[in-house]
Amino acid sequence: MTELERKLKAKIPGEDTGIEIHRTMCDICSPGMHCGINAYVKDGKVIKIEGMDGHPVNEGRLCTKGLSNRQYIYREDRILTPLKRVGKRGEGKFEPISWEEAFAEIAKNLNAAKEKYGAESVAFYSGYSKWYRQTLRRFAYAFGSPNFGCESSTCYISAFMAWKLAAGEQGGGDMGNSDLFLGWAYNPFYSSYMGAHRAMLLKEAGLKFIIVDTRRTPASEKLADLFLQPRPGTDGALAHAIANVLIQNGWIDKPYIDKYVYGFEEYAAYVKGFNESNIESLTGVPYDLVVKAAEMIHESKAMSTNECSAPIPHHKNGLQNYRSIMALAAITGNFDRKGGQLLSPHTFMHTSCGFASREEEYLYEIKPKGCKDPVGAPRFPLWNYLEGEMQAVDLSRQILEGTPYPVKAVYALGMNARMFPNSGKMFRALEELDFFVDTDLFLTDSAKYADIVLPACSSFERGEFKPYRDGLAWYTTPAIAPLGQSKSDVDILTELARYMDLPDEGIQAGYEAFIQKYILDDLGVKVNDLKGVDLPVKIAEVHVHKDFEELEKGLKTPTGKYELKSKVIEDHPEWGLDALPTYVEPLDGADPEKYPMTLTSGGRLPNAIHSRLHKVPNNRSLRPDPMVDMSHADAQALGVADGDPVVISTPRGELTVKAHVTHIMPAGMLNLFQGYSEADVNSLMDDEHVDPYSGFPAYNSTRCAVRKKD
Ligand SMILES: Nc1nc2c(c(=O)[nH]1)N[C@H]1C(S)=C(S)[C@@H](COP(=O)(O)OP(=O)(O)OC[C@H]3O[C@@H](n4cnc5c(=O)[nH]c(N)nc54)[C@H](O)[C@@H]3O)O[C@H]1N2
Ligand SMILES: Nc1nc2c(c(=O)[nH]1)N[C@H]1C(S)=C(S)[C@@H](COP(=O)(O)OP(=O)(O)OC[C@H]3O[C@@H](n4cnc5c(=O)[nH]c(N)nc54)[C@H](O)[C@@H]3O)O[C@H]1N2
Ligand SMILES: [Mo]
Repeated sequence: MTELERKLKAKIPGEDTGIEIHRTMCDICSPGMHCGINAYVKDGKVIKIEGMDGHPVNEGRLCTKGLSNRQYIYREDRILTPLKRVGKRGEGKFEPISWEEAFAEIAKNLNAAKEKYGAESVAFYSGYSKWYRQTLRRFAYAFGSPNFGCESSTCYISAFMAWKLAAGEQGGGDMGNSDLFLGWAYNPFYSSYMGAHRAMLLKEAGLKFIIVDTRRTPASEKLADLFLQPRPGTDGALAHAIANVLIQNGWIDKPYIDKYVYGFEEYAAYVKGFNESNIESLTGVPYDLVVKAAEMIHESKAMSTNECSAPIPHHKNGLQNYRSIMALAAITGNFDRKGGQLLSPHTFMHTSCGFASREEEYLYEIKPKGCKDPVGAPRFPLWNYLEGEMQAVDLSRQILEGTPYPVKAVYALGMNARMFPNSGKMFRALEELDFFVDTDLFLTDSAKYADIVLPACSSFERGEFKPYRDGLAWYTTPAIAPLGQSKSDVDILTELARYMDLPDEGIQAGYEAFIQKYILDDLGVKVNDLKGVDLPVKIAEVHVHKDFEELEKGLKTPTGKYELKSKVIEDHPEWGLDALPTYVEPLDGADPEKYPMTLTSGGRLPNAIHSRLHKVPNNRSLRPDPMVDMSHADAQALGVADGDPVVISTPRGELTVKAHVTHIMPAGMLNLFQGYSEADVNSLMDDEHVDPYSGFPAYNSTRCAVRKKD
């Protein structure tokens, strides 16, 4: 082997090897992460990746998902040209067309729906990807439709709503300054690895942890000083019982409550109902552990808790349970105090960067007025009041039933029908549409229902503005050219807006102009200053927290106080919702004799994310088959060994998967990860079994049965 061959084999960058390192970013998981990546590029192709040293999020590391980026962007089902459907919906028969033809077809059909049924008959939808959402929302509004909606109809927004009700805006835990962390449905080891890294460092530095989880997890094993294991969706009852112990023992901050908290007396009277007599039967948690948790809270100087986008909200009582957990900080004086829960308003795309921006202006200034309410508004009035966007959980119903008005066309970016409860219904709805466009990197099963499929490029092939916490930001530059004819989502939307001549300067000006005018101008920063930088740079000084400053100013709630009892809900009795964080049992109405087990489906897998990585060979190899987690006790009762096929059933249908017999599961509960095309857990879920406060599906508390496959 020559010296050059050796260097090529080792992928060493240099003029002789023609290998260059291009700096880019992973956008496979949440915007709160988006780790820096060094992409080794040769002849326009990524041949190796590694975590970027010095990047504020990952400091050189990458997780199993991040490490999959090379295989992900070159997945064999990548779409390389615009496509037009020539077969039946779902069949997957398409012919390539030009961008010009695609735009002409889309413009013609969207305008036809608008003319015949009104602009609201066209819904604009985004799957989990987020980076283009401001542009998509503005596009929808410029088109005249109130129906912008997204996957956040099942993720995070319920928590945001709970914060808005209680404190007027978004907040989070000041973990680094706490001495007790209440990790409620908290397992960052699988869902946010750098969060786990931080938690471990803080643990070493003395931070105490209470972990509340339905399963045993790395967090319960490695972090917990106290571990509480309630049954799914019983968290509200558990939080109330802890609150009751705190109140009965006088372990609360009464002067703080008197000054800053609204609704305490009624709340205190209500939580009395959760006590020694009933808490173990309600939740499965022994009362002495409830008392122990209250003691630890009492003994701590400052307690914070985690944000929770999914497992607490994913129950029919999810938003109320979330409020119940949040209440513990308010009654102990831990809100708006160093080391407790602090407000952290959004800067950009639900990420708090600690400085103000005019994002909301860009999002809402052209929102159509006097038009119909968005999809889901009648069914979920609190959602509509607080969010004012489509609750996409109601989309399939409205398409199929046509009430209160018809929805005939969907323009989607990253539609994954399998993320919705009763996913078969979403597939049927897509089949019923007059016109469906999907934009994706891959020809997914959902994209196969589209009339026109548009090829999006990945984060390696585009440039985008990306802020991080602590006032840092950069504007990435493409590491490689877009594959085939694919384009960045925002370029597609801008070009289409220009093609359709939508009457809005803001959308026609494009993404970069939006970033400059609405985000950076006020900070005196230019987009170009943020391009080509090696690492994210400081673009603003972050607001420094002062204890009780927000409470003294008055919160953005109707009473200006922290609301244990929601004035917004109190003032709208017609919604039929409770102003106090009341507790109801989580399970659905299926016959408990026939369906004696509880099916949960969340519990992230470190190597998978939703529907995205099941087709990436490295990730798939780590867990090749869809598997249902099951306790040893249940496996024994069924006569099932690890790896045996079992049949899970609910009133919606059956699924056969392999059993994963594990000590992490309690008896009576099954857990199956979502997004597999061959074992779609959401085909078993009920789209009526949802939280009336938020519209969020109860993915984590569905009655089911399980049997050994004959
Ligand atoms: N049973 C069950 N169901 C759940 C959940 C659960 O816990 N259990 N969780 C819910 C939650 S919290 C979430 S967030 C959702 C997940 O929401 P989904 O929308 O299902 O998420 P993904 O599968 O990650 O992505 C959807 C599509 O976006 C495409 N995509 C990726 N990047 C881009 C891009 O840059 N541009 C475009 N145009 N497309 C792109 C992907 O290829 C994929 O087809 O699922 C929800 N559903
Ligand atoms: N690897 C990976 N990372 C991800 C994702 C992914 O799919 N894969 N998805 C991303 C997205 S969109 C989201 S929303 C987040 C979600 O991330 P997380 O919020 O961490 O969500 P989960 O992993 O579903 O649940 C966390 C823990 O809550 C427990 N739990 C479930 N139900 C209950 C309950 O009713 N009560 C209590 N007390 N505990 C419960 C589960 O057992 C689990 O250990 O992760 C993000 N990160
Ligand atoms: Mo999510």
